[in-house]
Amino acid sequence: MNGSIALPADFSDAVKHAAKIVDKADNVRVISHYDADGLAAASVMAGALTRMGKQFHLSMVKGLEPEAVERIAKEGNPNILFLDMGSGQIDGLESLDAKVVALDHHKPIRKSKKVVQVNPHFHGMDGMTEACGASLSLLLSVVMDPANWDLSPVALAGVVGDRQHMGGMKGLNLQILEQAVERKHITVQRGLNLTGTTVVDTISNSVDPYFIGLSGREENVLAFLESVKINPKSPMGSLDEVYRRKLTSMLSLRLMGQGCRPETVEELVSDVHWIPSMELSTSDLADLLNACGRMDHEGLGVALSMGDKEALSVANGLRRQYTSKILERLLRIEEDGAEQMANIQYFEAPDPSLAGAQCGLAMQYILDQAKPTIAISRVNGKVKVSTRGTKHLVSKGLDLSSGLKRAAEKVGGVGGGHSVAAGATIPEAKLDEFLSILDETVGKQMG
Ligand SMILES: [Mn+2]
Repeated sequence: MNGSIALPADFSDAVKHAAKIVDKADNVRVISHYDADGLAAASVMAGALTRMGKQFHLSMVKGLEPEAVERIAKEGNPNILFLDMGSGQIDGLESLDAKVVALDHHKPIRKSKKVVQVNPHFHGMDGMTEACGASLSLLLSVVMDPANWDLSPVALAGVVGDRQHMGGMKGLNLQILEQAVERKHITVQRGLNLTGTTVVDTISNSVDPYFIGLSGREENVLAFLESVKINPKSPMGSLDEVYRRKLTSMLSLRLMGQGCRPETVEELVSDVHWIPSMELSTSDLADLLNACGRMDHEGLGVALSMGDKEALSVANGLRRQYTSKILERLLRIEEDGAEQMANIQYFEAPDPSLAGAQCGLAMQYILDQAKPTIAISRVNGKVKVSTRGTKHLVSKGLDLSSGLKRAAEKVGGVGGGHSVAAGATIPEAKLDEFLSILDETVGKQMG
């Protein structure tokens, strides 16, 4: 495909079909998910449509509930492009009186004659590790115009945002990275994967990784740095090789000591993908996008991805606020732990917009690695449920997507997502019943 990306023929056909629809449209309605991957997907598409001189109207949504689909239907747009979502709501999408394209990497329900679905799951690719919303958005963009390769760094930030880089890039994501490097939109450096100003600030504000006993506890970080004879005020980027190695091994040991999976510890030293045009790494950009989405400033995320320097400085402020909120919650989880059931563990997350991130970080760095983690947010008589497992648990049979779908449907709710991370919305009164069905289902999956 355009000499750069190799895909199975039927996958390639689906992308070309989508490209044709966008190409013919004068005006495109674009709807994307509000998380880092969705924002990256939206930014890439906004860049590509701008280059084509197309008019478009972009919105970020938290989900595609029937009410959301109804609102979109009422707008009466003849061309609608869903990014990072849609395959899970195929009935709703088919009900729209429009040409509809869905670029999604979540598990699809079924194929559709009416909706053009570009979804790696239909083509023997894994949507959890090999392609995300942003990488699919880039794929469509470069098929429409190879000049859009300059948007590849933003797509790679989306890959990081959905944590698909863990354990090494794969599939479509890897092909995009290789092209981005070859075309000099990305440079690769190996190093300590922590971003921040001084050593003490970097470690005490670190939520990913979250260092038990250090993150959120500056006095402890100062004592720790004193013990390894590192000047706490040294800028992170200017630590000399000996100290950087020492710091890296001490921090790795701490992560091992707190029970993190080996793949999590290995993340600490990794390839840093630097975006020369933005003077940021793809992880930095992913963090910024994440903060924008979670703090209800989606437009800002798109603006900064499109190179707006002013937006970048505002987003840095949001990121600091977001990090301190998350840090506060993680400290609470560290102190209180989670409620234990036989096969799952759960905690209450009062702020639903932070629940997913909290759940993922608590699973990865703080809680029992043998059970998936469930975060519960109560909103107006309903409960929003976020869940996370680990790849290791998935390899033992865990499938949160089917588990949540089953448990939610049994209590009159809806659920789905990925094997390793899924969500549900259920009636609050049915929470206990939901948890015991989920506990039993997960037990069977991993039994
Ligand atoms: Mn995604």
